Amino acid sequence: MNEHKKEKALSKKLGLALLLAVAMSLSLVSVAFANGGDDRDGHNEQGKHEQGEHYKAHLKALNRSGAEGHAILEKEGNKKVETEIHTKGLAPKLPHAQHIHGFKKALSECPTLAASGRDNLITTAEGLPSYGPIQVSLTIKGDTSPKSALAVDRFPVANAKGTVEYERTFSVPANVAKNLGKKVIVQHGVDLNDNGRYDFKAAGKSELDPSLPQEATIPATCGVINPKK
Ligand SMILES: [Cu+2]
Repeated sequence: MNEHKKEKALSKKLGLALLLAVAMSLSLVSVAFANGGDDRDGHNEQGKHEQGEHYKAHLKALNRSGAEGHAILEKEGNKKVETEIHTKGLAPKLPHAQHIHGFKKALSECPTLAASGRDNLITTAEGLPSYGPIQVSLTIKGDTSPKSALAVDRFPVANAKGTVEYERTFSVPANVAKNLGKKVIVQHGVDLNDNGRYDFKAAGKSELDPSLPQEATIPATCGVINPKK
């Protein structure tokens, strides 16, 4: 396979692994997505900013990613959320899946090292008991439902300096809108050995899919969403 095909195959596998993660988490917590919707054309309701409820999240590094950032969310009406994310220190030129994770009722948290077992690496699965299943896929275009957890070609790619700047307004399920302050934001993908790609050398295989590097799926940042003071 040439490099491009490998990348494509990896993308597919990453998608599959994320899908598996969703399936696993769904088996933990049943979530109704009936109200899920997406704002494909990205229309932004200007002029309503004054009335919106504001939230923020401080994104802290997980898995020695060295990444750090913040998110600002503004609820517009009952369903729309304007989301801004600014993160530095992510693996450059690699895609970073990012989601709003949460439980239907319980408060979500970011996992601590205790979740990692013996290896000091917190895998996506090991983090699920802390942050819950994927509720919103923070894609750059198209669908934003948990179905797009696998849409690796629609997640932001960090620039050469490892920065991700993200901004999008979309509709979220009613539960997410109502309980936004109980959710967390997670960004995925850590190049543990800094060799410029997601591969098997540093951390071996993903437990979600043994043909996929752990580097591609592990959480890189996590931040609890709180009302902005
Ligand atoms: Cu996630």
